[in-house]
Amino acid sequence: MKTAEFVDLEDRFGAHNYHPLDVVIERGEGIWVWDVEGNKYMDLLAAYSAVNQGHCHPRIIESLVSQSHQLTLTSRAFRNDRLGPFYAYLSKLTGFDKVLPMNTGAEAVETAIKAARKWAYTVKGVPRDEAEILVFSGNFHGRTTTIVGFSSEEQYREGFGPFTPGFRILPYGDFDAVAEAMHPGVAAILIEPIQGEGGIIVPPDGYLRHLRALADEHRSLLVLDEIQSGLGRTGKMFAYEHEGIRPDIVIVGKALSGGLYPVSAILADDEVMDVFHPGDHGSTYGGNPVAAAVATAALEVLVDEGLIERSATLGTEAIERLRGLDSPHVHEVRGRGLWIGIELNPEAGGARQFCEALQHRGVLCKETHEHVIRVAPPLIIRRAELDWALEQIEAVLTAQPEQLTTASEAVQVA
Ligand code: IF1
Repeated sequence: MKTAEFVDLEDRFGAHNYHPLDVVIERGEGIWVWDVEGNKYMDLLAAYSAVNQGHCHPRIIESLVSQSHQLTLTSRAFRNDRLGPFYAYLSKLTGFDKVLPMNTGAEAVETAIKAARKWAYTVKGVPRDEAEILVFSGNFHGRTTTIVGFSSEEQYREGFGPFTPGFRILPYGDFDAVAEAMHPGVAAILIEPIQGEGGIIVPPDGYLRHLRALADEHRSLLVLDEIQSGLGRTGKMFAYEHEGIRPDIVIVGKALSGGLYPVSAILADDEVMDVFHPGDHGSTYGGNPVAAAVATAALEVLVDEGLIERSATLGTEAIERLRGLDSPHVHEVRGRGLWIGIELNPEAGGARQFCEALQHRGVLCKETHEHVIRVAPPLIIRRAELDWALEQIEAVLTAQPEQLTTASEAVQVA
């Protein structure tokens, strides 16, 4: 079948909750993907940082296949021989006492919310059902009704109420607003250390240190959603390391399994994690042996292949190069490591047209919030490959408007 036929099937039989580029991918390897027409593309989205290790990484696939031949799911009514070693490895790698494994990022965010609330009632002494969690405008933490209930994006909320109480939205990056919002009933501050969907928004220097100090002063928890920013994306294992702080709960997902299998988790020390007692919380697939095997392999790849250091080195160079670009369209280049947002001026007419022009140059990337081109390749990318990608981005951002379409006829890169 050809592209149009696949698109037609999706349109006819699938819910229309996405508006993807009309490229039908059939194979992925490393930083490259191929569509059903045989076109080759460099993937600069990496499934929103779930494929930091590259598509179909052989070592992670091997872990998936070998475990799948042995044991895939027991439920948590029984134990399995992969979960304990995975817990120990992740705990030692990250420096947190304990792990609570789930499947999707949203499930892990919900788990963190439950942990923070129960900690507030049973440890801090907040009166029952009065716990408040401070969140921030421009946040993206998932799509459950509780989570979209504290989204500042109207479309994520429209038609899905009523919403869960106990959340207060503050301006992201505002030092005074969060200080003024603190009170004895605040269980936690929940924030992305860098906002992904919000447009790769890096908070002012010192903001995370400020939140850490406020949380300490008011005995509230600092909960960081590192589902997208974590696991090497920003040039550190976790984005919070750039500010030298340590949160009370870290939420991980996406690259935790290298794009092979849904695995997420929260990490915390005993004082928080021990609020959970048998029967309090769970999941059918949470902590299954395949998830444990795949996540262990995905983390080993990050470490053994030096992907975190590569993200730091190549990302810093790429940001510097893009900031030097002389383009009438570029308003700001933001980011950390290999996680870059190129915000365009409104006069540029929106980032999607540039992403479509890049598609025709053999580069796949995704706009966010209409005006931001997101650049987030798998962390295995080599310097020469990244240089080529940056050449394509520079070409479309310096092309004359009429050239943009002709540029889109550019011959596919070999
Ligand atoms: C979609 C966005 C990104 C996340 C952070 C939790 C979750 C996500 C920081 C939930 C998930 C995904 C969801 C996916 C597209 C993508 C996304 F555009 F939606 F907002 F990355 F920015 N915290 N982000 O980024 O994890 O439940 O999806 O496993 O919903 O379209 P999940």
